[in-house]
Amino acid sequence: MSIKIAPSILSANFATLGEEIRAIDKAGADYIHIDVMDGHFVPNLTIGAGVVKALRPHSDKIFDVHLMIEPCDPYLEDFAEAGADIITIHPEAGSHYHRSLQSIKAMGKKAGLALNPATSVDVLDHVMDHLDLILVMTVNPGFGGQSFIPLMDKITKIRDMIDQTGREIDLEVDGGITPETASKVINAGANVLVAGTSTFKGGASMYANNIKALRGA
Ligand code: S6P
Ligand code: MG
Repeated sequence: MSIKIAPSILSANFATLGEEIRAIDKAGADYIHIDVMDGHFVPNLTIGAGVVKALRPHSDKIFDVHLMIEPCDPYLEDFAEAGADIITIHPEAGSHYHRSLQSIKAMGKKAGLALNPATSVDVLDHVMDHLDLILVMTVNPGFGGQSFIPLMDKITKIRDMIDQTGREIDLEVDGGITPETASKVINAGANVLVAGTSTFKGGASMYANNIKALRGA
């Protein structure tokens, strides 16, 4: 299984975001992971669709937009139009996430569902057919640089559920990913690694090495 690296731009220099995105693109990122936080669903505020739109011309890589906003429905179209390729929502961020996922697909985008550490895999029942990506949070969402929570059994269980569908659904892990934790989640069945701190540490001259270390885990 090929491993994809999705640097989270939450750890980039926000004063030069366009430049940072060009640098991680060149350094070998597969997806550009964009964390959208509303200061309500999670205790932090980050960026909106306007910033995603402004960043779009800086890379042709897949824009993997992780929405930590509640409600999410009023903003799905904005992010789709801004150039998101994958839009991931949390099941707790709306009363009808089945419908939210249908809306994302109807906009021609890939749809993802994110599971917080305490969220049961049962939320995947009945929506599997609509999913292109399942995101397992290995920290509680809100901030970069937190410690990895070992949820390998959960990752393995979801990998089995994905394999049973016979469809290609990305299994992405987000939070505290380093080359050490990367090998654990890959062994458990993950194929997409989100990494903020461990991609951006050391500045632009280190990005290619940092990504290579994660991919080789
Ligand atoms: C975590 C955040 C995640 C981000 C994160 C990863 O609160 O909500 O969704 O993707 O920035 O960062 P790191 O530093 O753990 O790799
Ligand atoms: Mg994220």
